[in-house]
Amino acid sequence: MKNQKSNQIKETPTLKALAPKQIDEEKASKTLRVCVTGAAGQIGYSFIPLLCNGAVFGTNTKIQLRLLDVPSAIKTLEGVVLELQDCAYPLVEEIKFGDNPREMFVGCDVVVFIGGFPRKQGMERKELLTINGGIFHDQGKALDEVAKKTVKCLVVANPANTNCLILQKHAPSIPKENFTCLTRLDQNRAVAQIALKTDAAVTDVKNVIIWGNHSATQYPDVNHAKVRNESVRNIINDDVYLNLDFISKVQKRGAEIIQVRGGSSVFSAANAIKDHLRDWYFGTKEGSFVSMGVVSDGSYGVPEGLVFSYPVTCEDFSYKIVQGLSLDPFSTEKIRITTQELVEERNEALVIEAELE
Ligand code: NAX
Repeated sequence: MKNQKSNQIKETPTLKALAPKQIDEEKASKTLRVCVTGAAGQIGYSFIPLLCNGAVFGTNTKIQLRLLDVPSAIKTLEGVVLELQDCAYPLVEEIKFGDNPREMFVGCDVVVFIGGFPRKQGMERKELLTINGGIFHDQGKALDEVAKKTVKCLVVANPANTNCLILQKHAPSIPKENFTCLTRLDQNRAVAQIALKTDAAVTDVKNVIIWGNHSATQYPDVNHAKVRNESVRNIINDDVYLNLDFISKVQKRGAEIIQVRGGSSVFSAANAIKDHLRDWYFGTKEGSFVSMGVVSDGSYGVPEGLVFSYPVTCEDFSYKIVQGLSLDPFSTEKIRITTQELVEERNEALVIEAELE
């Protein structure tokens, strides 16, 4: 018997893309002070180069970089800074790093909260909420004291929605509209699945929505989504796929990556952070919306104050929740389930908070 060849070539469906999105980068030259927390971690390592090369805030925006991590990660962070120096990025005006949020958040225009305690095997959700609740409690207070009152915040660390809620609660002098959490990776995953299924370019797919929690209860909704301006439901014409397989694929994509790659999503997360901040800063295109976790104002029956992923339009570093979208009974139930989970997380977090105070 002949030896089997060990090198296999696997065929995977290919995603198509048209010309990159045209964005107006003609904003006047300015400087933003941006802090990245968890900067010595994996996502930080993928995201920081995007921030420094202009992919996030454009090639007209200079960056004053602040990098925060815990004391035990400072040596690694120092190595990251050495590499940053070696990149000689023209947009980077200065780099400071450290383990004290009160020093790193001073005068910040933007803070990206990637740092947090990861869920370890066998760890209860409550334990995760307790540790991260403590981190975001302290960082919220530091933000309130030293950041600009206009600072824009993006929370990535999990549980992202509830961490964001705690952060916002402890920074009452900063408008609640300035706090968001990341569900753009979920949106990008959903868009990619629809593009593959319809053999379309990713740039042809728009207005897929992620409702609710960045967790397995999130609701990826295609009822308002279009491919080349035609309804996704009409084009795919398969409710079993759209209501079961598609939703489950997106909800469980993070776990699939861990299982196949042997590690969690890293550069796709960094890319989603870039997309979230870029759209928030430069604005969304006419007729398009994106999903962001934001503080609920009660829209779509979600309790006020929960950090909930909604469809939003953006302009000039502000957002508006898209109003008036019709919800069928299936969607209403899915939104109820993810809302319920967020209410439970908030209630648990508030109990823990009361113990911390
Ligand atoms: P890593 O463990 O590689 O990095 C985390 C970094 O945070 C470490 O360097 C750690 O020292 C630091 N850190 C811990 N506590 C800190 C504190 N109090 N202040 C500052 N830094 C602190 O994890 P990585 O793969 O980079 O993931 C980071 C976070 O993103 C995790 O919480 C992860 O669950 C979350 N994710 C969220 C996603 C989303 O869509 N919202 C998707 C990707 C990712 O899973």
